[in-house]
Amino acid sequence: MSLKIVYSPIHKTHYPEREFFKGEFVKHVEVPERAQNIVKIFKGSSFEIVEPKLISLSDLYITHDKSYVEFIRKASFSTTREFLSNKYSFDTYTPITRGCFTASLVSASVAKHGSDLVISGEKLVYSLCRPPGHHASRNKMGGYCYFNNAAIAANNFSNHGKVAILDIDFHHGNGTQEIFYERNDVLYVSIHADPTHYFPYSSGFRTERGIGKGLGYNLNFPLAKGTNASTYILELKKGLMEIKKYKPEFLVVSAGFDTYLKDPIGGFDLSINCFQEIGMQISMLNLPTLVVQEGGYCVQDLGIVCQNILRGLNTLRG
Ligand code: Q9C
Ligand code: ZN
Repeated sequence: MSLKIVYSPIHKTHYPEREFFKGEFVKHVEVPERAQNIVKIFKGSSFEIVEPKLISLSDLYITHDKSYVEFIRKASFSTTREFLSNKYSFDTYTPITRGCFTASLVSASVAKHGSDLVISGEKLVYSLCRPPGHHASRNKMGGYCYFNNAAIAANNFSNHGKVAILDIDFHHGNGTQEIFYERNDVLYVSIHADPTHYFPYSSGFRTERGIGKGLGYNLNFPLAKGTNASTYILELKKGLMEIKKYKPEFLVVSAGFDTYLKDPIGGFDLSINCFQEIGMQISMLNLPTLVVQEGGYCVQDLGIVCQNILRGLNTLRG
């Protein structure tokens, strides 16, 4: 099978050490080893690893406010020690580090470049983004996210036709939801842990369905702690049905692997094998697809989980 993976090692410049959680400092889980363990699996395989072209600032400003981008740039380049909270952050888990602007800009570039490849005719591309993006809104960072990579890709696709975003990260993609909440040219479908008990707590409920002309184009499927493969696949099929009805021309998959049973901060019960099934179900939409890496923190198994979902996604295309 032929599949392009967009990746740059520059993400390593962002190495957060700690986050502030429930009143204490804990070791940060969003570490460079995540992406390194994934890319390792693909070295020497038939998959082709390509380096991204750097995104232009004007492309970045389509999705994010200029003042927000400028703040991150200045703050990261001027800090010597990471700091956990600022006027543009909505939690204490997303530090400004010296490398966070560089890494985030490259991560956004990885997503944008992947979408350009799909626009020029590739059927399936994997953008190995790090840091992740789906919690970032136009002007707020949080949940380990700075720039919303999936939204940047979706905005690029939307110049060429209707887009659906399927978000299968364990956490609700509050940033992506917010960015497209009033739009009907980008459908957002998210399957995630019930926000009553899990991050981001304040969004991801079924009642959030969009506003204005965006009403009906935002669909949340919150699932209980401990959700197993059969329940998960059932709910996934419901989400896929909605995407099919929408008849998009492009699909962005916000792919988090924190739904995996061994994930240290997740809470679902999905085995390694389940990811091939998830990929296969999504592949049945038969749409030009960009997979954007989001969360997933079981560092040692991320490569194999990723390989399985991509295998599943490649089913129809061989
Ligand atoms: N110490 C993504 O998966 N929760 N973000 C912190 C753990 C924040 C997850 C509690 C989870 C953010 C992209
Ligand atoms: Zn997540």
